[in-house]
Amino acid sequence: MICLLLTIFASLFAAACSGVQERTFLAVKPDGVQRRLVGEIVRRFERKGFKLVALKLVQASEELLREHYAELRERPFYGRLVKYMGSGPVVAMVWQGLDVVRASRALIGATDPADSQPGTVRGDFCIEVGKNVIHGSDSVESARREIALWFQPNELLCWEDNTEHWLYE
Ligand code: IDP
Ligand code: MG
Repeated sequence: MICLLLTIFASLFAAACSGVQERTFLAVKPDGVQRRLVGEIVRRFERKGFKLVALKLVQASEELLREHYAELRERPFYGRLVKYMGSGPVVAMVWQGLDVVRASRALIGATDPADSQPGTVRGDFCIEVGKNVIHGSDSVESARREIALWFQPNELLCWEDNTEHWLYE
């Protein structure tokens, strides 16, 4: 009987944590936190149906930010970008769902808010590229790298999503 219960529990746990669905790393940048946009941004991803698996308020170190944006190290704005991202706390998050990397980029909008469509986070809440309120991973590969950089494995929570069968076919 105990064995049976353990087996059922293990399979439920495996289903909840399965790698079937993709994950992405999102962060509300210091301007988003200062401007009290955290709730609004989280609300948009929740309302879409994605599953929150980690969230924390972080004062990021320069080292972490340099690593996070390592691909942009040759760009003229790299120093300014690292300073901006370290100018206050950020809200670091991991979200999970079908095609979540691509869908999140669509919800976020173009890098430069001047090109972002209304209805997107950047289209609705900001004006200039140097203060564009949110970060989102640009590929599944970047998401893996960024999640590992910002979170310990035990900070990613597995929980059973009771709405899943209302969201997915
Ligand atoms: P993304 O955030 O849309 O993925 P990236 O090209 O990866 O855009 O650039 C990372 C971040 O660097 C941007 O979100 C923005 O904060 C900043 N950035 C990008 N281009 C510029 C620029 O031309 N001037 C100032 N900051 C920039
Ligand atoms: Mg990027």
